[in-house]
This record gives sequence, C-alpha cells and structure tokens, in this order.
Amino acid sequence: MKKEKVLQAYDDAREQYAALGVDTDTALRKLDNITISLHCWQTDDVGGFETPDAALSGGGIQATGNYPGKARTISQLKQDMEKVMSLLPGRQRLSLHAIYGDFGGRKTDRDSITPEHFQGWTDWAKSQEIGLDFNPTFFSHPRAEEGFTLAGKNEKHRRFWIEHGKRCRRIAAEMGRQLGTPCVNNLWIPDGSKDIPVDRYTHRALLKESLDEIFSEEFPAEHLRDSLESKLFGIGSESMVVGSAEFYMGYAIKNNKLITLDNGHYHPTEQVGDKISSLLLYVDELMLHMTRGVRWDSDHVVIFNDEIQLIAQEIVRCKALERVHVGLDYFDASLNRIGAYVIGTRAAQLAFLYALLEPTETLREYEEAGRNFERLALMEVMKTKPLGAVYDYYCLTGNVPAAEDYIADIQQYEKDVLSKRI
Ligand code: RNT
Ligand code: ZN
Repeated sequence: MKKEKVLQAYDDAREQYAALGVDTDTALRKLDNITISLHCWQTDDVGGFETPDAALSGGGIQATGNYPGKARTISQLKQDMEKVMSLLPGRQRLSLHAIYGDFGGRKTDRDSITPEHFQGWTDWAKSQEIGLDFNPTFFSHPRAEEGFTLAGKNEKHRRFWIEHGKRCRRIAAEMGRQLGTPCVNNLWIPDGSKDIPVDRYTHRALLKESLDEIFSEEFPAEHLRDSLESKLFGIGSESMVVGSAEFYMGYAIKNNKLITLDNGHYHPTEQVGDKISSLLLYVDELMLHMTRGVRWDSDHVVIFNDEIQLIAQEIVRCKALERVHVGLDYFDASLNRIGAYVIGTRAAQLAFLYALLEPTETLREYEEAGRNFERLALMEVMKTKPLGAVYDYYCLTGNVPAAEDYIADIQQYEKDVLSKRI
C-alpha cells in the first residue's frame, strides 16, 4: 500500500472517530502497550525437540494437516519467530512449552529438565528484547498414556509429574529473573476420562494435592506468575476433565493464582468475554489463550470474530489491560504456519483496537438512561467505521507491511526458506 494512501485514510478515520468523541492516537498508544505472547507450538504442530521426530500424542488435543515447512530444529523455530515478529506491529513475547528445550540430542526426561536446557532461549529472547512465558508439558509422554498425570491414581506417575511441575516453575522463574519481566507459567493437564467415571472426587482431590506440592516453593512475583487453565472436554476425555472451570476457579481464588481463559474450552455458546468481569473481582490477573474453536476445541487460527471482540471489549471496558496477559493458542497444520501466526496476532490486535476505539462513555450513558435503541444503534455503527485505516496506519508507523502487503512477504519466505525444509 502506498504510504500517502495510508496517511490519507488515517486522517479521514481520525476525523470520523473524533466526531464520536474517540481519539485514535490515544487508542493506538494503548494498543502499543499490549504485548501478545506468541505460542511457540504453531511452528511445528506441538512436536517439540525431545526427539528428532517428536509428534503430538496422547494429550486430548490434536493437530491436523500436513502443510510442508514445519520447524524441525530450535534454530528453525527461532528463524520462523523472527520472521513472524518482523511482520507484526507492536511488541510480542514467546511462550515456550517444556518439550522445546535444548537437550543437545541427549534423552532428558521431563523430571530432569533444568534452566540450563532453556538458557539458549533466554539468551535469544534477550537479543530480541522480548519476554518469555512457559508451559509444563503433561502430554506426549508414556507416563500420560493412561489419560492421567497430576490427578492420576498411579502414584509413581503422579510423583513424576509433580517433579516436572516443580522444575518448570524453577525454569520459568529463572527466565523471568534474567529477562526482567515476569514469566507466566501456565499449567494445563489433559487428565480425564473417555467414559463416565464413578470416582471424580478422588481425581480432583489428587489434583489439589499435587498442585499444593508443586506450588510449595516460593518465587518472587516479579519473576514468576502461576496460571491455571481449565477445560470442558478433550479428545478421549469427553465424559470428564479433572481440571474443570470450577476446579481451577476455586483453586486460583483460594491460592492466589492466575486463571487462563482459553476460549476453546467452554460450551460453544458460552462467551469467555462474559467471564472476565466476574473473575477480575476475585483473582488479581488473568491470562488469555486466544483461539478459535470450530464445532469443538479445534484450535483454528484466530480471526477477527465476535468471540474475540467481546473478550477484548470486556478487558478494555473493565479497564483491566494491566491485569491481563494476552496469549495465543492454536495449532493448525494445514496452512503456512508463519502466515497462521501473522493472521492470528493481527486479528487479536484488531480486536483490542476495535475495543479501544469504542465510544464507551456514550454507550454507558445510553445504557444508564435506558436508551437501549441508541446503545444498539451506536454499537452497530461502530462496526463499519474505518478500523482498518487505523490499523494500517499502526503498521506503517511500526515499519511493517500494511493490509494485504504481508501476504507477499510470507509467500517469499515460503519460497526461500520453508519449501527447502522438505
Ligand atoms: C489444550 C490447552 C493447552 C494446549 C497447549 C499446547 O487444550 O489449550 O493450552 O493447547 O498447552
Ligand atoms: Zn490453551
């Protein structure tokens, strides 16, 4: 897009929003403070680097597709993330899973990982001037094959996973310490059962006990934040998931932990955006896993849809941007993976920009005066205001391609880099 065209369109957009009492420059300044945590696992379909040909397995989640070009080494993953970030305005972080360590070709089981296995990542993050987040990996492992980890009745396996959980917190805290920005360590376990269980209580009691033990070691909040991610069902855990919404909500409120809201983890008509104002009254901070479920928790690429709009709107309306860690979570192996990141991150940014460009005060006044027609009308009018022109200008000032221009960059990267990986 021509620079003059972008500037011209922005001038016009600024005027249109100003007429409604919305300052686009202020909105863009606020947007620029939102750091999006990019999940590393879209680069390689949640494979990780424990073994040369590791693949996602046995965790109640599934990546489908076989588009060529996935990252097969740590340096390929870094190269891909650098490409992604070069096409995004604003700031990002990287969220790593424990299986993405640098194990130097040596068999390193989950109960023996240490901060040294991630020092290369921390050094890289320093060089990129980005922060890191972390996730213990409780799936794709023989000790998870029975469908249970921290909530399982097999005591040997449970002890193994508790040790993994403890080590991950040490790794995350060390990343946060070295990088000077707290590392969110997000805990999700696949534990659950395919068919109707009769003893849900013991599994949940075991999970509580395991978490108490994992969290018994204290770390400064400037280094580490612990977050807990619930789920409704998974593949092979259709009848019961131990770590349900109620379970973690209770645990987090009682133990001062964060809640991760993954919008693929609820009933399809439930709106995660609606949960934010309630949770903010009881927990200090939230983490988001922005995703797109299609019929089930299918982890499609995030797009600018109603669901993520409401999530962003509610965070902005609650004035809670400082209390929410924004992250992405999807893994679609059927399209260019670099493109998947850029689409999804831009969609998340658009959702926040859309929320920041809302004439919230006017809408609130209508609401309090019972002017329901006016409230709905203005909300509808906002949908066709020139949001894209404001976002294009944001891209321009961030020195990244605006609008459709990034498509050609990704095609070129596919030609030069990704296609040579096969
Ligand atoms: C699974 C959870 C979890 C995973 C990642 C890979 O349903 O959403 O966040 O997607 O840990
Ligand atoms: Zn998730």
